[in-house]
Amino acid sequence: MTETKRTAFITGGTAGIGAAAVHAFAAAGWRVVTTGRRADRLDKLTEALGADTVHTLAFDIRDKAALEKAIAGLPADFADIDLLINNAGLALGTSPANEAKLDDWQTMIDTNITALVTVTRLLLPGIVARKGAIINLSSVAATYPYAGGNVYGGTKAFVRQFSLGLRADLHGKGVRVTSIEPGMVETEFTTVRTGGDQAASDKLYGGVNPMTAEDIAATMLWVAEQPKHLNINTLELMPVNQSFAGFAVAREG
Ligand code: 8X3
Repeated sequence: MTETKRTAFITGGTAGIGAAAVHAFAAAGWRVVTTGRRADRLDKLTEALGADTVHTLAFDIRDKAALEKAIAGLPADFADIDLLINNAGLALGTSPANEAKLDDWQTMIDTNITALVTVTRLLLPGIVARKGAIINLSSVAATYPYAGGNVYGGTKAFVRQFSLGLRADLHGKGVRVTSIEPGMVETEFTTVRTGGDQAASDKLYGGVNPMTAEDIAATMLWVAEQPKHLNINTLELMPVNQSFAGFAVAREG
């Protein structure tokens, strides 16, 4: 009897948590469809994992027409998506709101919110039909505001609340939805945020022993492989060396 493989659709598979998730799910016997802008990196995934296991789609996730075309054109072996992992997203800038670049805000909203809801809406009928699952990558920034987090935190709060809203809408349909909310994970996240400042990234993570992309990928796999009657609504993770600060209080005079 041929084994029925489950298929995961992982956005943003070219680096960091997304790439680690592609490897983790492939190693666990899943088929994986993954998206990303950098075709050379996607080709390396195919070389490493094989075209029977991974199917890559090179386009910008913000490009709705390209997304619709890619999903409509999935080959038969990869067309039945059981699990959507909305991983693609980014932070841009650490400036206070009164100095931040509007273009950065727009890019974060377009990627972290608009593209995420678009791919979700496009894949949702199939996921409902298969009683599948969705894992959305939010952040501790959804819950805990910090200076310079402004729109980034806002987009991640959207992701958390959208995940919970999906749970409400999909009530009784057997679809699981989880919002995973990590704190500090050392990936390209901070070099992207700072426009390529490796020293800033090294300083931020130095001595922290931050979480790794593989930690979060293993968590995603664990969530996905829970029994079907069990839904993890939200899951917040931090490295041991990250916790909380008190309120900031400004004093006049
Ligand atoms: C980012 C989380 O803690 O690195 O999503 O700002 S943190």
